[in-house]
Amino acid sequence: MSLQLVHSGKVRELYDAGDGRLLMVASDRISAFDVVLAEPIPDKGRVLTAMTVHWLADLADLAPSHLVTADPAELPAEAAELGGAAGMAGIAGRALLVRRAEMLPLECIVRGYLVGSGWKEYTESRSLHGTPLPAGLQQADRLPEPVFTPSTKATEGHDLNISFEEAVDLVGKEMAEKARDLCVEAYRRAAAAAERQGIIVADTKFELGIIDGELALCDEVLTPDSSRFWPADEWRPGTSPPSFDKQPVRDWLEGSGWDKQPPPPALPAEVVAQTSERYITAYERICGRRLADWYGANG
Ligand code: PZK
Repeated sequence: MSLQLVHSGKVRELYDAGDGRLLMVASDRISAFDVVLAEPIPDKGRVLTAMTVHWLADLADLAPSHLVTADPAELPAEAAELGGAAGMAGIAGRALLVRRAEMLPLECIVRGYLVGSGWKEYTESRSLHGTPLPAGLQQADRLPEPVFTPSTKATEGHDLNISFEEAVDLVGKEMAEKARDLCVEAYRRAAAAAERQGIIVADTKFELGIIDGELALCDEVLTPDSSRFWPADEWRPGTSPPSFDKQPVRDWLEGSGWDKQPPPPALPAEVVAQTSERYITAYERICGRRLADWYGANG
């Protein structure tokens, strides 16, 4: 029996593993300018998966998580069918067995820097998520304190900011406060670890769920796909800093003359290789571990 697909994202899939469990599989696919490119980025799925496992373990004293195992030997036998010709080795290191949670209907975003939609709001009303900020801040400035800016999953991909009061209406006061405090502390810890290694975590998105009546960290955690990572030495307030991981892809696509309508042009091999290196470096620096020590190394 094959595992049934329950959710398909742009670059990952979620399967029903039976017994109240799900299998989360991160592919090597990459998206840029809202389009998924044809060329996989070697090791991207393993990097995102290893980062998630690192942070779930590091933050275990703050909150339980949905993680059961990343060990290929402990995955359901049918998972091998997802690994192509290589079988289980084909998904080793990029698949997580997790417990099914009752997901909160919130995207729990924490922002440490003024960028993206946060910067846009600031320019329009000198506020962030409705809260006034000091005058004179620039794009990509560090915020005085990290700010919890929840949103809801809108129907068509793009999320809708909600106030803390609206979050309270959705999940209750106690849960909303717990979610906020957990996410802000998790962001603080990860941002501090990354900063020591010359990488800024500008913002990040957490997805929380209830497992056995407890608030738990779910989904991917503090990865390049759920966060903005910037090289600290290229951070210039007043400008939009490059993405630590995707910038080679963006720069090449921008320079290619592509009109941003699908299909995108094929990425040259050197851009693919450079991008793969960036993902691996982000993992090794932020998490302080070698990717070679993670499941699935050397096939
Ligand atoms: C869950 N997603 C996002 C979409 C993916 C992931 N532990 C859980 N229990 C119940 N639901 C989810 C999770 C987790 N994690 C996560 N949607 C539902 C998502 C597409 C592909 F891999």
